[in-house]
Amino acid sequence: MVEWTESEVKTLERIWRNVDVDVIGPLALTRCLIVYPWTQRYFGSFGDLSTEKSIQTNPKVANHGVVVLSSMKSAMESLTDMKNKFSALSTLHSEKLHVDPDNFRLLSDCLTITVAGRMGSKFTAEMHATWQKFLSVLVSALGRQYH
Ligand code: ZNH
Repeated sequence: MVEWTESEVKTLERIWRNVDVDVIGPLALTRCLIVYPWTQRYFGSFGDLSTEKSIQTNPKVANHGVVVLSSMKSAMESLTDMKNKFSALSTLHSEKLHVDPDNFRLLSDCLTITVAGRMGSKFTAEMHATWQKFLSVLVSALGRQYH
């Protein structure tokens, strides 16, 4: 079981208060699809993703960014038990969507850059470290059902 200090939990709550899921979700997913174009292969049903502009204006991308980031935010309710919380979602990504789990880290990095860019100097080194811990626990939970 992953342990969290009171101060880490407070830090994570503070960061999430600064994250507008409806804005940051689409920005982070858009960035991921542009910077790591091979991640586009999973979104064949989303229509045109051939240019930066088409990715940025694609409503399905924006909507999915909100879905993914809401799901990440909901991890706050199960900080010490993300493994169980994301078990079904891990199985879905592994067995049905066949998403290479390396991509979870790529998306997480794009999210960190987006959040850091928005928060500027409010995103201190200490906050950054706790945020990285949160993301690595989440990514590991999402990767658990891969065999
Ligand atoms: Zn994912 C889906 C989450 C990452 C791909 N996702 C999904 C969903 C969710 C999620 C919640 C929905 C489900 C249902 O419906 O049931 N993801 C998530 C998270 C993360 C992710 C939390 C973090 C990290 N994904 C991801 C990535 C990718 C993906 C990275 C690639 C690249 N997903 C996906 C897909 C899908 C999903 C493809 C399906 C979509 C549709 O709509 O179809």
